[in-house]
Amino acid sequence: MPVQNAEIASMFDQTADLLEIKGENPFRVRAYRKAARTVEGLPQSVRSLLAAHEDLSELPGIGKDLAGKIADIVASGHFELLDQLKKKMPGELGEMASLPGLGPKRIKLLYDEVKVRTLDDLKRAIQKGKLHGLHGFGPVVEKKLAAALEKPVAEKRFKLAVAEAEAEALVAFLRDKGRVVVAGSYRRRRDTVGDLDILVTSKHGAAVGDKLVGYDSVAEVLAQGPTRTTVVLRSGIQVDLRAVPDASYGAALMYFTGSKAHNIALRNIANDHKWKLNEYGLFSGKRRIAGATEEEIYKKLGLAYIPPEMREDRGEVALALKGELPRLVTVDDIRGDLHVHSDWTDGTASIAEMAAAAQARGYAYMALTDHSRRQTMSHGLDPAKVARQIREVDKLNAKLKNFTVLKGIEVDILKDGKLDLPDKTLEQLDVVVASVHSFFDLPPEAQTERIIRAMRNPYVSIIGHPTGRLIGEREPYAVDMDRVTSAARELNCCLEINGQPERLDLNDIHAHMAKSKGVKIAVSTDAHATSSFAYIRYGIDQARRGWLTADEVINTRRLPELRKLLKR
Ligand code: DGT
Ligand code: CA
Ligand code: CA
Ligand code: ZN
Repeated sequence: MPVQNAEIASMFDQTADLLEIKGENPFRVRAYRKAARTVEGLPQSVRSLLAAHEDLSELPGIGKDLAGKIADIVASGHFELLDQLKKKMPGELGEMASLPGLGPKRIKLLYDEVKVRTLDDLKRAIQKGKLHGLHGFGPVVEKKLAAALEKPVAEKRFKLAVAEAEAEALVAFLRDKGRVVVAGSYRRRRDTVGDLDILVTSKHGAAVGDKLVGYDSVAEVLAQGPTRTTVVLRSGIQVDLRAVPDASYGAALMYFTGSKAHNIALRNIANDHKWKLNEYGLFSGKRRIAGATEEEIYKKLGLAYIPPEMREDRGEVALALKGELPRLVTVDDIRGDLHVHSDWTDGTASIAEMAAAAQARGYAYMALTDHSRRQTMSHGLDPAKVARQIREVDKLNAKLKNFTVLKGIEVDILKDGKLDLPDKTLEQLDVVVASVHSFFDLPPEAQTERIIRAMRNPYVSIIGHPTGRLIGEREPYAVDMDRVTSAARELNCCLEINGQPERLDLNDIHAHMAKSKGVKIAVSTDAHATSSFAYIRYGIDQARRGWLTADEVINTRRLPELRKLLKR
């Protein structure tokens, strides 16, 4: 039974919600949430890792116990603990957790005192005034809840890495039916994906649809027709499959890749020529003048080929008309990683193991940037430990050939913008990544000043995950990125695009803002395990969506040049 990573993650999230509602030990709750993030972000399916006899307990946040549970889930398709919890606490308690003002504590209260188990129960309870007098439920909370219950459920979006695991498995499954490609926001590499739009070149659309409907992970079939089939997978993600003939493959790919706004801009150009552009091709009257490939359509329209990541109608069409599109950075341009953790703090591998994995990717360098002392949970380094680590790195570098471990730190930015380590420690390092890991709720002015103040420290090379967002979990902190990017330019400090699947921070818009001001960017993985170097791909996706060229990304440079750029 093919259990996808996203399903396992969703099982762990539900378990965490229910355990929390039950009032279980918060450490246990957190462990399940952490494991969910790890599983969801893996560059490979858990199933294939198990098949290759990989030790899952070496992954961040997954101990022996959880590794065993994951293996059980893959074998049985069920998570026993979750099944038990659901039996004990039936209803929609998990769904209720997404309502405003309703945390596990209040849900437990509703459950115990008012017997609320479903969203409908809750609606009725509010109508009948049963929440009056319940501890913590004032009229304001009640009003908010009533309003939220009236609203249609917000469209759920999936992190790109989660969608990718589903998409890749599905493409492999459908491959024998024709040429298969995933279009839509997925192909544009948006940080989140609403649904998967899959095209298959085939004259037998019905047969392709039949095959999809027979896929193991299908939970529900929404529509099935001769050229289009729509299903929902067990992870909740919707799949729109379309069968298209070869002659209009390019036109269909272009149309369903979108974005809608980009399509409209192209259609307007076609109209100027008195042509018609749709998902079947580019037509002059009834005659198809292009359609088999995207390239020939762009060419006929007088445009340079526009990479999918740029197709957002943010000025790319005008540039393509002039033949002035930027040459976007690729994964192959990357020569090293500038944000890497080891088992000295919360990483899972030794410095030497991380270095070996980076070198195996073809890199020439990596910056070792473990946490600073304020991160007590992660065993952050104090000045004495930094000094010891420096000696260890010197020893390792003496042994390594064609590879350099740069000495570094990910230093916490304190509440007032000072750093968590003294300058005399920082001055001994090659790379200082400065990050906010606390006081996420400061007002905008204070948060912005705090980060700019950190950049004023001349030893800081890069601001790590500059907005602090965790996709779907934590909003970016209130920070004025216009001011931060301007200050970065003025102070000659780099900003990071962090490739962790739940971060992707800077996002595309902010990366483009930084680029347009001349700020240099580091695309890094924040790897806590050897397998996480693969996250570079997601960082590069967002860099490309921000129109970055190799020249604007500092870790495309050879080491001597990089060292010059890092000096301030
Ligand atoms: P998503 O799924 O919300 O992450 O975003 P997309 O961009 O994948 O949007 P989706 O799945 O609704 O549609 C896929 C593509 O199909 C979209 O990017 C452009 C094209 N498309 C959909 N509806 C229209 C439309 O009304 N007009 C035009 N020109 N194109 C459309
Ligand atoms: Ca889509
Ligand atoms: Ca769609
Ligand atoms: Zn960090």
